[in-house]
Amino acid sequence: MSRTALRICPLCEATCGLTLTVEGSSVTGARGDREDVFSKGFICPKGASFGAVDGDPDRLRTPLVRRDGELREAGWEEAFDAVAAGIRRVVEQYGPHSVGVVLGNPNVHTVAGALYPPVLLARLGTRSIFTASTVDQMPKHVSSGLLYGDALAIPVPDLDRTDHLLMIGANPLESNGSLCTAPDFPGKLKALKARGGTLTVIDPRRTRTARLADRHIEIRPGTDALLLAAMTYTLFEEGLVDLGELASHVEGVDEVRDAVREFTPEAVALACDVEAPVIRTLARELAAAPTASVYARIGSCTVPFGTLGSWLVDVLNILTGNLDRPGGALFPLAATDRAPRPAGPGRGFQLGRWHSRVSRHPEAKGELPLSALAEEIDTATDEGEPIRALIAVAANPVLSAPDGNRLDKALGSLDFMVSVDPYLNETSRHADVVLPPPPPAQSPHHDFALNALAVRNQVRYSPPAVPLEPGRMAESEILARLVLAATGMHGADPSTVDDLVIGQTLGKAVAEAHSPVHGRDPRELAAQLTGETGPERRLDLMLRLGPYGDGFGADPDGLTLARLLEHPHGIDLGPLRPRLPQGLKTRSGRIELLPRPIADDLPRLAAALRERPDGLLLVGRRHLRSNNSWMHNVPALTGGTNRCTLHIHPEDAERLGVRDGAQVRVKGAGGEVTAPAEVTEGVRRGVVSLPHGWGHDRPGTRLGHAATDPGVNVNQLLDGSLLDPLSGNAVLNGVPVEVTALVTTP
Ligand SMILES: Nc1nc2c(c(=O)[nH]1)N[C@H]1C(S)=C(S)[C@@H](COP(=O)(O)OP(=O)(O)OC[C@H]3O[C@@H](n4cnc5c(=O)[nH]c(N)nc54)[C@H](O)[C@@H]3O)O[C@H]1N2
Ligand SMILES: Nc1nc2c(c(=O)[nH]1)N[C@H]1C(S)=C(S)[C@@H](COP(=O)(O)OP(=O)(O)OC[C@H]3O[C@@H](n4cnc5c(=O)[nH]c(N)nc54)[C@H](O)[C@@H]3O)O[C@H]1N2
Ligand code: SF4
Ligand SMILES: [Mo]
Repeated sequence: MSRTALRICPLCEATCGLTLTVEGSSVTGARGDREDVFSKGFICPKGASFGAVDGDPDRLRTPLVRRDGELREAGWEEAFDAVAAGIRRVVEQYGPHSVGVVLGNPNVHTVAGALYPPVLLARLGTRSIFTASTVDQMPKHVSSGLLYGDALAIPVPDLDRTDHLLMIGANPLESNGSLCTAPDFPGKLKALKARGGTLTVIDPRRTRTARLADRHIEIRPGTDALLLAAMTYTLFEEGLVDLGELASHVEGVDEVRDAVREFTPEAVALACDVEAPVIRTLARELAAAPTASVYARIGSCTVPFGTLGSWLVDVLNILTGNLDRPGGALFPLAATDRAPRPAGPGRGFQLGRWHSRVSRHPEAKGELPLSALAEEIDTATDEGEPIRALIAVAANPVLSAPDGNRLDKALGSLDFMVSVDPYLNETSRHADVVLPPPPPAQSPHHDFALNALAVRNQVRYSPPAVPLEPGRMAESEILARLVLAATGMHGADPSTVDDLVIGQTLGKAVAEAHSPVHGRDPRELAAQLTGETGPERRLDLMLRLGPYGDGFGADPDGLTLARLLEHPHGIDLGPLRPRLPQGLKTRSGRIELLPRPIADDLPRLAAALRERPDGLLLVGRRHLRSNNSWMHNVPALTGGTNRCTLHIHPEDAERLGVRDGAQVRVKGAGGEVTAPAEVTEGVRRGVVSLPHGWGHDRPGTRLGHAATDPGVNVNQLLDGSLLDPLSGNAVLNGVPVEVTALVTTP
């Protein structure tokens, strides 16, 4: 007998509500939930394959523990005993920094990934912290930290109301959007055009998104910061700067005008390969639109000027009065965010409070560059101990980070490694212990991170759609036990971790003058929390203390978990609203438009004015039916156009004697790979494109289907030395490569 169950989709940032068909404990179908307050029935091919993703027979069912050199199935007790012994030995002998932690992308898509890694890091006290952020959006965090004093204050484009969207290095028709949580992004772009708005796309590839645009600029990769600086210059030159209501909250406008003086459209045109009059038009259109929003993603972040580019995106929104106004770019306010404190000066944001041991990379947001993980393991220095033990949670850096072969080798040299991962894959095969979380249908869901980036304020919660199978452990319990095992509390009840966090959070809240629970007894408040599990009680706590919360009785109509559970399709909290100056945490209490580290980095951008790479530049791409490194094992999502081929423009192909479908060798600083060529006008001249997350041909993995068409690891072309210096973000796009035809045309 079949039944249905609601479940928010965790497979990308769009967070669509799904209606699952469940038979016994398996999911046999998925469709969009038309009553979902946010996604209103939208679904994409990945969501429609939820059952296949969830039921993949290669998912691990029990922990694996290495015995006599081999990973073998084991019980949970044995697995955690091994973790406690392995990690504690290293901590006690070499200190906390010799334990590295790697947190991968899926942590933003699970309840457990949001709630437990922060506790692990705080209690472990290690500085060897690496996450997917430094192969992704760290430049945006740094730019927000510097501008607003808060690395998490990221404005999102007001997609439903804007009149003009300038989109840079993003392809939401394949990715479904990022740092902009919006179910049915494609539909929202079509609606923008239908209401008379305009869409401009800047991308070296003619993507499906670019084909929707009114104007598509095929920029030379890596040069967006130059183009945006020239647009900024034009706004000043032509008297188009108008901060509107923001004016009293911004300092440093004149300083920015001086700082961009040399970046005239004429000066940047050759480097960007975009004509000066076009750049002026882009600036004028932005200023003239009733409302407009500049939005940039992967293609703008994973480049040598990632932080400068991210900063300029916000500078343009600010100078045209579009930041923090409807139709522009606004700061969401999620139900589990902390209730905003009164406006006023804050503590500011600092970079480089410590440095990595080997290459002396500055920390950003408490993290070191993922690109530096391999050398932090395999290189000894006088500065301290290398990393000897590693905790990897939802991370596959052997494929996701630069120079996978070096990292692969380094992981093999560790004293101890534990992976929390559903698969035995390129990274987890090195672990001494693999702890598999249950499939998503057996896990609860709430988007702690992504609701803070959503184009509409709303809140939704899915309890597990299917009960835990016998022998399974919830990922929250796995991570709570991992925290205990790694921090000297092995064997304690996992609820200890939740009680600790609840106690600390309430302790702080009752001491804050502006808190609705000021002066109350934390134990009395803790006793009021509802929820069947630790994570549910913590969700209740965050909702009740949050901006829409009941404040433990202060606002009887406010949100609680109990109220949320009464609304299985979610609760709409309305469109994004202006919030400034609330939320600013800079020392001045204002937006600091030209922060010192940015000003100091501008000469590097000026030097790029004179660069004209003559060889081929490599960029990435995404496919609607894939997701980073872990979805190539689902037959329904592979094949067709979702293949690991090298896109190359017909003119470049002809010049190099490359035939469509023929094998080509691609060589970069970190190594070379061989892939079939796909000759297409989908990329501009001088640019080639390979997708990431492929290369499933290493031994010792259990990815039966992925191994049948493994593809190659594009990140092997990188040696890990190319970084955006302010954020430590890896340069993954605009990388110089050589392409050779293995079989030339006669
Ligand atoms: N060249 C190039 N490289 C890139 C990129 C690029 O554009 N070009 N993109 C970069 C970006 S933006 C990112 S975010 C990274 C992503 O790279 P990673 O952070 O490595 O993330 P994923 O590949 O999505 O998945 C990592 C692991 O999570 C596991 N996993 C899946 N679901 C769960 C779960 O529910 N719980 C747990 N514990 N584990 C789970 C998967 O099996 C996989 O092993 O790649 C980066 N690498
Ligand atoms: N289907 C699918 N969806 C995904 C993912 C996935 O792997 N597959 N991954 C998820 C993750 S982790 C993330 S972070 C998001 C990313 O979301 P998006 O940023 O939308 O990702 P991409 O589709 O890679 O789009 C980046 C675009 O930047 C372009 N580009 C490359 N270099 C440059 C440059 O120098 N300048 C400019 N202007 N453009 C450039 C590329 O051609 C590409 O079209 O997607 C998420 N959603
Ligand atoms: S767009 Fe993203 S969240 Fe929505 S169904 Fe597809 S994969 Fe799931
Ligand atoms: Mo990402």
